[in-house]
Amino acid sequence: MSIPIQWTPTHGEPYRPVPYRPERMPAAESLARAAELRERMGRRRTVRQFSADPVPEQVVRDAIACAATAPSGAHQQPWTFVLVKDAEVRRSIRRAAEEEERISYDGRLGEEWLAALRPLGTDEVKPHLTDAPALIVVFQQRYWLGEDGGRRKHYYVDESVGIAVGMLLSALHLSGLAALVHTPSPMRFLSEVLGRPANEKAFAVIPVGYPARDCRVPDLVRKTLEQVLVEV
Ligand code: IYR
Repeated sequence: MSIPIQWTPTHGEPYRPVPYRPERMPAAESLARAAELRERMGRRRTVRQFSADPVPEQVVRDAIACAATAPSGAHQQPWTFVLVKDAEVRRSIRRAAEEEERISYDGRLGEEWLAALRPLGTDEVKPHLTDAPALIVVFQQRYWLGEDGGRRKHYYVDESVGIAVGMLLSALHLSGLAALVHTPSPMRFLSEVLGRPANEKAFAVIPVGYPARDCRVPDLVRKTLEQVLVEV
C-alpha cells in the first residue's frame, strides 16, 4: 500500500499565467455531444448488487485520474483515493461498516431518516463491500501535513472532494463500470483499516464493478430538467 506524498504544488508561488487556447468546438458538434452525454448519463444508476467479475484495473485508475483533474479550493487538490483490491482488506471494511450500520438501522438514524431511505431498500447488510472487485475509498485532506509535521489550511475541502467524486462517478459510468457511493457512518474505522494519516478524513467508500446478473435497482424517478432548472 503506497501512501502518496502530500504536497501543495503552488503554495506561495507568484501568479505565472500561461496561455490557454483550446480549439473552439463547432456548435453543431457541441449540440450532438451534449445530447449524447445527457442520454448516457441518464442511464447511470447506483448499483448495490455487484458481480465478482474483475474489472480492467486501468479503467479504474484512469477514472481516478479524471477525478483528480477536478477544480479545488486554492488548487490544493485535497484528496486521496485508496484503491482497495485486496479481498482481506475488503472483508475488514465490510465487517466494520456493518457493525456501524447495524447500530444506525437499529435506531441511530431516527424515524424520519429511515423513512427517507425506505424507497431505496437499503439495510445494514453490505455485500457490495466484498462482492465488488474494487473499492475506491475517498479521503479528504482536511489540512496539509508536511513531512516534518507542519500544517497548512486547506480551503473548500468538502466542495472540492464532492466535485472530484462527481467526476469520478461520471468517468466510471462512461467507461462502462457501475459504482455506489457508500457512506457508512461514522467512518473513522476506514482511517484505521487503511492506515491513513491524521489529516485525512474518509469521505465515501465507492465499490466499483459490474452489476450482478440479477441486479435490481429501485424504481426511482428523476426530476425533469424543467423542475431543476431556473433560467433568468
Ligand atoms: N449509510 C447508510 C444509510 C444511508 C444513508 C443515505 I442519506 C443513503 O442515501 C443511503 C444509505 C447505508 O449505507 O446504508
